[in-house]
Amino acid sequence: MLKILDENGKVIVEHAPKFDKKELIQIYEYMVFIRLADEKAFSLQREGRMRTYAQLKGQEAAQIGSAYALRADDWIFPSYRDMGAMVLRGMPLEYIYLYWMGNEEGSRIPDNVNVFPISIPVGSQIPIGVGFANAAKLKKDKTVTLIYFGDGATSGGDFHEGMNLAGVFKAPAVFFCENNQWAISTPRSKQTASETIAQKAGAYGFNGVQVDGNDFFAVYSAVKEAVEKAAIGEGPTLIEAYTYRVCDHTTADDALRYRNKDEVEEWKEKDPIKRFKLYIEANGILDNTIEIEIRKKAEQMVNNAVKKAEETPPPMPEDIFKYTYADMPQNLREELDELNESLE
Ligand SMILES: Cc1ncc(C[n+]2csc(CCOP(=O)(O)OP(=O)(O)O)c2C)c(N)n1
Ligand SMILES: [Mg+2]
Repeated sequence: MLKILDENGKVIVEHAPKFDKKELIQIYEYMVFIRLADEKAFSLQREGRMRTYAQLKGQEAAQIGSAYALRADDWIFPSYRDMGAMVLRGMPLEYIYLYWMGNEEGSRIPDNVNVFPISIPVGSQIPIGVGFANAAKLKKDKTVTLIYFGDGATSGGDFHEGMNLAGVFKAPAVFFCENNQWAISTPRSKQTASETIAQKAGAYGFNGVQVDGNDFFAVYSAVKEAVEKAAIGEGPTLIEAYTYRVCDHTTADDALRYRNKDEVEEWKEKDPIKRFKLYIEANGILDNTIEIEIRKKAEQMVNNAVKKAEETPPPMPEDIFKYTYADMPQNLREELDELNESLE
């Protein structure tokens, strides 16, 4: 397992990726912002202001480290838990909030944002992402596609079909598995008999790397290398970010019914933000004054996003019928009329 930063925030390898002070502060700002945005979504749901939500807490280094390693023109295919990566790639936070408030307007990706809509059917984004990567290759543009999915997705057919095709066509794709040890109540040990998820890449003819998913530097380095390889035609890489889902699966779950509290507490100690913070503090980059400023700024940004999302009008019932066909077929037109009549 690739590990650069240990639990105490110490660099344990000779060649750590180099960032200047400004970048290190920016990375920390992103992490704090995403943590607050995630916690805010949870409380909005508990207050009845959001329908449901899947927390990413504990997976910030995995999501931010991977998204930060991409180049401007690269694309991501997220799952429902990838708010951190989406926001880092330019998706406005209020759109994500809208989505979980049940407003489909939240899936309307702004034109300049290279992010695909959230995928709820587990693993379904994988073959689509591979197709997208292949298309980029055929068009001879240098875009690399990074596909996010969980440990649970690796036992579904879509994962294998996508990986197989990507290997055969040398697709410029990076498969990024956030192995958070659980797929709702199914533990990683029941997901696959393989020792690691990363090793599955070998069967498809390309490299797999397991990284400490709570270590920003390790995630960043592995993804950066994979992107560089993909961009020069050397094909895909599978990265397994070894991490943990410290919260319930979603706000509709109670994880203590199927897993042990001690396990959760143990992983909370390995918090990726705490680890990164120890590193920048030890290097004299972060002090209390900067910390307070960062938190204040992040809180303002989160509150702004909540305000914008809650001020957005609800979707129109007729939107249900609108977006599948360029010209609405007769049967849908009839159903729409029926709906309008019932609303009168
Ligand atoms: C095709 C499909 N089957 C089942 C479900 C129900 N379901 C939602 S999330 C989930 C577990 C996914 O676990 P994992 O891939 O590890 O991602 P995580 O939730 O841990 O991020 C399941 C089975 C679904 N959404 N789609
Ligand atoms: Mg999982």
